Amino acid sequence: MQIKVTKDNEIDNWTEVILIYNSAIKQMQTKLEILNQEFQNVHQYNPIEHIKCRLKSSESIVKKLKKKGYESTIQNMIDHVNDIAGIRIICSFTSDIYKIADIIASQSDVEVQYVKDYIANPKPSGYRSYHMHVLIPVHLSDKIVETKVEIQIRTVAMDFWASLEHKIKYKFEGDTPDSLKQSLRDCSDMISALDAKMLSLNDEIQRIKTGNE
Ligand code: 0O2
Repeated sequence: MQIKVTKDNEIDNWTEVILIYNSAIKQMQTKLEILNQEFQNVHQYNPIEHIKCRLKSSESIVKKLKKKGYESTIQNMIDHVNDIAGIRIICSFTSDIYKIADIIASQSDVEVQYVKDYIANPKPSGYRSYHMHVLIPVHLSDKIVETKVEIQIRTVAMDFWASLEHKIKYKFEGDTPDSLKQSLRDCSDMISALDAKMLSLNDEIQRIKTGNE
């Protein structure tokens, strides 16, 4: 069952909808913490550096609905805004991103709706990240609600780039000068090269360690 609302009790519905999205975030966060701890036990290594969770603000929801050409109603928000519940996973290495994505996708109660691989195909801005749109069941007292969660997985370097680019975009209110846009694209390429270098360095360290055992 997916979330449905009726017009006559919108306030109650808003409260319930927010409770459901918050619960989905908590559940996903717990799942990821367990996975990270298990990875530490089995492989003596944490693929996840840290996790950030956020519930999209009502202002951002309204803005996104407007951008997509929908009226600001609770049902439209549920149907058309896919990142109300957002989880961002920050990893050390690009290879960790795909490892974590595979593990999440293999969980029996997680249904992957679609993925956007902005690492294989960066956005024209230079944005790199791996996005998964999943449904997870939230168990309420009288029903189970399949709830949308957007999971963004990226390296520390990609996250650094995205937060700076976001600040610049905000500062220039979407009208960033072309020279700055070009510099950001150049930085994105440098970050990609840095991630590749750090990964090969780590692989080399692992080979040396295994050779010494
Ligand atoms: P915020 O403030 O992070 O919430 P869809 O969600 O699939 O219906 P959408 O929103 O066009 O459609 O998807 P897209 O382009 O994959 O973007 C989703 C989110 O990815 C954005 O959410 C950002 O968090 C991040 N993102 C995408 N492109 C960029 C970019 O060029 N730079 C930065 N810094 N982040 C980006 P919101 O709602 O835009 O913002």
